[in-house]
Amino acid sequence: VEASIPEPQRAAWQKFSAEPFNTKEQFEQEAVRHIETTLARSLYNCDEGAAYGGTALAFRDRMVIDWNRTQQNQTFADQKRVYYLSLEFLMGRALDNAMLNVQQKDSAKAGLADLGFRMEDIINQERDAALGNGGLGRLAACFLDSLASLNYPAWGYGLRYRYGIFKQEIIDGYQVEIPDYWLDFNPWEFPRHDVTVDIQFFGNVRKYVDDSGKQVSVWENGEIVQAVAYDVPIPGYATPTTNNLRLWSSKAASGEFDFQKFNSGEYESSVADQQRAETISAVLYPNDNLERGKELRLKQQYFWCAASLFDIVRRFKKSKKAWKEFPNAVAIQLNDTHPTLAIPELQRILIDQEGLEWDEAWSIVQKTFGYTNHTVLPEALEKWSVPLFQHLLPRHLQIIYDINLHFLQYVERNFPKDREMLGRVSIIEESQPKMVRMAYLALIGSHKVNGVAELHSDLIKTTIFKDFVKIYGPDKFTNVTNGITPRRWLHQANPRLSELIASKLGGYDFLKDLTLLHKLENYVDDKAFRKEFQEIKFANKVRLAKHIKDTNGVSVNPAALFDIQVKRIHEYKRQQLNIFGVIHRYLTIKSMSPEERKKLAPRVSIFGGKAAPGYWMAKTIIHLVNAVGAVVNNDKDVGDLLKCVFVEDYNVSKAEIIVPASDISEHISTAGTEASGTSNMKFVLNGGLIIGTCDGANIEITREIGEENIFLFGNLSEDVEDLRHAHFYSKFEFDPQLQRVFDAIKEGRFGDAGQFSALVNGIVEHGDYYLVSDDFKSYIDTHTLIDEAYKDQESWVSKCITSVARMGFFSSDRCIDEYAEMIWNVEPLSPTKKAKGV
Ligand code: CGF
Repeated sequence: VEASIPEPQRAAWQKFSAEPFNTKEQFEQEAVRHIETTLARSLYNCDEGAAYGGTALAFRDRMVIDWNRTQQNQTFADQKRVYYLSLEFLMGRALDNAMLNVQQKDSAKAGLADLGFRMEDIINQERDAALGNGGLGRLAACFLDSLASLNYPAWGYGLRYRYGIFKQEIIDGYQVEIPDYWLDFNPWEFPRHDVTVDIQFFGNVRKYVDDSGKQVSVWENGEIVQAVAYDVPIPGYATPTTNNLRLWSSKAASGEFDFQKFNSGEYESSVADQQRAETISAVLYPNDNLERGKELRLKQQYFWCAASLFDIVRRFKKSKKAWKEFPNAVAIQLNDTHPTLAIPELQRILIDQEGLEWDEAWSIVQKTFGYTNHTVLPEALEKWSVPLFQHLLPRHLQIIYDINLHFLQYVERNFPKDREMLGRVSIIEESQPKMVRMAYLALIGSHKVNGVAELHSDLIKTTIFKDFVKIYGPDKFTNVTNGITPRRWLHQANPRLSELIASKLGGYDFLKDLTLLHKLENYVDDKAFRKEFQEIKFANKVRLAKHIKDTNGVSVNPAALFDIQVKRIHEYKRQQLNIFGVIHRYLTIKSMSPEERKKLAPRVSIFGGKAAPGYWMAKTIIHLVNAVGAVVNNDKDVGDLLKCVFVEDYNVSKAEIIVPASDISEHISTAGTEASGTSNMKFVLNGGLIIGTCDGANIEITREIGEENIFLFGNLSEDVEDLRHAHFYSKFEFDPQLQRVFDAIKEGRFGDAGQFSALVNGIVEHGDYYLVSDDFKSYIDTHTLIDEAYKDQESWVSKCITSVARMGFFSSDRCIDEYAEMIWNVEPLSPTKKAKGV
């Protein structure tokens, strides 16, 4: 490439080629230029929105320089790349992250001050990029940060939803969903109108035998929708490496509306095709751990998989390498089963378009893909009806049948005595209608399958994938315990704590190697350190208290113990156990004498999280929390001893305020149901302790920080099945304290009891699937221990500091290195200051 550009042109280019700014003055110059020209504002009408715009564009330009160089560097190096396919990327805000990762926040802060603005106000102007539901999408965002920070050549592929996860409003205690149209000003994306892919749906398959006698399948007719690429730069921390997140947006293939119809006055139908095409990338499905089998969702999945694969294959073909080299150039990770269609799609490209033989193609496919499972909950395991598949993707269904045939023949040969196994492991479930089991297809088409925490990775091998362990052997399965990026979840969310740690550890290297935190153990008894650690926690609680006052109108005492549960609302996560615990506490306070009350430790119970719009029981839980809050927060007998608040519209930027302010956070899922959890890691890293069940990553957190620093309670996963069985077949007495809680609800102390009857009856009459009654006593007893422990602030702070020091394992950098070594077989690529040729 270098040689192909004549020297004079290269010299001219190099002379004017942009350089990233590194000073306050340079930042100001860039920001003002953007405010005045790109945004057409002036000194006299530059409000905070415009100042945000100018700042964001200045940083965007700065990142683009490194982004271009990174992309060129990766192309020239021609190393194996990772492609992370995720239907969700819960990125949150970009500006603060960009400023910190390129290490220019101080320049910007000083520059903004010169221009008359406060950094915090400018940061708060940005809307969250909320293209995800919860843990799975946020994990993908943490992984992108780590991939770039560790200099891996990697791309993310996702969908550019016009509407991200809905905005939640609480009206009269009920969740109300408001559309999140987030794109009116998004400086972080680059539309690539020249990067488009035509995606086919419906139609039919024509088969014929060609001149050489080979069976050929042609997928023809149907409908074409166009995918347009939008690229988002992902800056690594303290490195020039800036990776790419490519999000696909849908539009009508012709790009225009029907002029004939338009001219004859049929305005509405003239734009109908266009609108139908745009619907594909219009909304994110708002379900977490729940799949509902809607046609539009399958369309989204294929649209995104087909566009991404076309792009990946196009890039590979430019290298002119032989097909067998494909898995040495490309590793594709499937974030859950949502991108599973990429498997039959690659097989289709290889056999139908590139003319490879089935076996050769299939071996390439299997070597290319890895699949991450995130749940064992049956309602979350994706299945698609065969008739729907046949209608929408007729050729893919044939390929899936062929994959299944080859697979079942293999199983039959190897397990001739176990005839029943064939039905159990078949990709096609023989139900009415027949269903395609996506998890099985993902597993069969990948060379490695991983769970997201040790317990979960063990459970998938003994439950949903038990037969497959026999078929493929245990080596196909592995574990990569989830992690979080310390850049966002410590440095950005808790700058004072990050600074305190840096002051003791001699700099910010711990943000690149989180295991360095272990050195903090030397400061557990250091008086000055402890004092500052406590002051920081208190300041963070004051900040959250202000947010609660501003949004809920409730005054909470920052000296009280802040007890927080923020995550999606789901019965398995058991917010109902928490709110029953709050009611229990309330009733206990009410039954006490004023003298007894004086001995109590004040508490603030804080809830937050969205319920899927169609998940009625989850919405009932939100309603109960708000109903309890309305009573408790206004009861003069209770005063500061107990407050109960529901923080509206929990999202990434709220999490950045909430997480650093916690004393205790709740991770209390029924054992065996939460695959990992990642907020548990965020809370401990920010100096809060946790109450949790022996579930998901809580187990590994306990192992790392020590049993004495965590409040574990409840039944173990191995006992869950027997307990569920016992609910139906033996009479069991409710704990009297839980009965008292139910009685209070039934008496109408929190409003009309009828509204909450399903919640109570689910436990009392319908088998208590999530074992609330079994764990209630141990839960409230553990909270009593927490009250006592919190009174001894000296020992509490020791526990918090020790825990922070031992959290090094939970960096998403560690996860990415594990994926790279065990699953992808890729190496980091050292960044160059300047790409060749320019
Ligand atoms: O993925 C989850 C989360 N709800 O998004 N799953 N899904 N699907 C799990 O339930 C969490 O336990 C897990 O931490 C997360 C990321 O792996």
